[in-house]
Amino acid sequence: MKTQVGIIGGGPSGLLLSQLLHLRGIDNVILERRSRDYVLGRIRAGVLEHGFADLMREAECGARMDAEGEIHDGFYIAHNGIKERIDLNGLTGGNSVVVYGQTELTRDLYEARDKMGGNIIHNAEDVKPHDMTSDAPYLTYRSGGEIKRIDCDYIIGADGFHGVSRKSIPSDKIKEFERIYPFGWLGILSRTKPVSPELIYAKHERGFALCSMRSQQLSRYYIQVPLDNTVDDWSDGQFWDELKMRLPTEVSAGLITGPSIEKSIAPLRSFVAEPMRYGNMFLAGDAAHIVPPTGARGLNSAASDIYYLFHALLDHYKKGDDSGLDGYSEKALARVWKAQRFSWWMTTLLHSFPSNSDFDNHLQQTDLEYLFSSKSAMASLAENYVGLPF
Ligand code: RFL
Ligand code: PHB
Repeated sequence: MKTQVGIIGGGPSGLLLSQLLHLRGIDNVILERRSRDYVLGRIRAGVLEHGFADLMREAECGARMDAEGEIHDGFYIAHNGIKERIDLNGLTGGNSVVVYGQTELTRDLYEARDKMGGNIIHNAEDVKPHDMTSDAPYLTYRSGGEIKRIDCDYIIGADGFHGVSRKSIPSDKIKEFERIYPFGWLGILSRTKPVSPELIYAKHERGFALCSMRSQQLSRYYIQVPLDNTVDDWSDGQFWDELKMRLPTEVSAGLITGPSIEKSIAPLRSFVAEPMRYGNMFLAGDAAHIVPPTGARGLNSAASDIYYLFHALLDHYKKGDDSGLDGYSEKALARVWKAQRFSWWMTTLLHSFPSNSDFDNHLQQTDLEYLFSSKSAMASLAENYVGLPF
């Protein structure tokens, strides 16, 4: 098989790029290791910045997001028994975020790809990129015991943190930066009314907690847990009890609990791989960078990579101009590092760090007091949360 752009990974990054390219007449194929049901079973992001929402509309995939997604003009930070609001709208001159689940967004992208006859090969085993530094790179994969080959002009590594693309780059051609946090997030989804119409990020000495949602009938809650915990360590009852202890009483009094319909633990990690290009292979999204979810930046950073890559590929195919492709890594990384800084800062501000000294804890408390005493500090938080310009 031959195509112009061979994409590894059918998560949101790969699907969005595939759809945008196809709409502009650029042929592409996605190789996805898992089944569609498996990809759609992942419960991940919930908060989209408006730049991402615009990109979904440009991809002609925004109708359900616009109808069912909720615009949020602010969120709360709870601490010391109270909750204080970050007025995203007022502090950013009118910006907001959209609460719409990654699962739904991925479903919309799959539907759009199907409608256009997009080529997505699921259950592609042992995907490998080859000859990335040549003018004729190609992909191989195994399907039904047969090895198949796809020749392409460019390979896009959109296969997430554990994918094969980044790992195929020789170690002396890529530099990795990493911070691993000494805790994870235990998340549950429950068919209950959210405790608050806006998200609540809670700092508590027992650990961080987050009250989020997917809709007015579907709640998503998280608590910080030690790294060695597993989902089996937490019954639903234990989860709800712990969550209540970490929220101000006025909030926990209104918490509606119910059986969990999904429960999972995610470790927290900051990670960047530089550069995001090796020859004619380009990395995008979680394949190149990971943030702790505290600032809701992961999927949004993936979207900005796709925006840059889409325009760079358009310039190449429509104008013969390669400056976008040549500048992709540098441009994407500049924004990625800002998302890294913000995510690290939000994580440091709101979590309990077992190794913190009294001095560290004092600084953390002062950081929070300063935040709510300074309109500029709150505006800086808000500007980053709604998303820096692409
Ligand atoms: P994905 O979603 O990991 O998709 C990669 C796809 O590649 C496939 N794959 C392969 N295919 C072929 N061959 C191989 N060798 C392959 N290896 C892997 C995988 O099966 C998969 O389908 O990466 P992508 O597309 O870059 O998207 C990134 C986002 O998924 C991620 O950044 C966000 O979910 C992060 N995130 C959040 N981001 C936000 O912007 N806002 C949020 O509110 C938010 N909340 C979260 C989050 C991530 C979380 N977890 C579980 C890590 C909350 C959580 C709990
Ligand atoms: C979510 O709803 O899953 C979510 C929301 C905000 C975050 C992280 C996760 O910062």
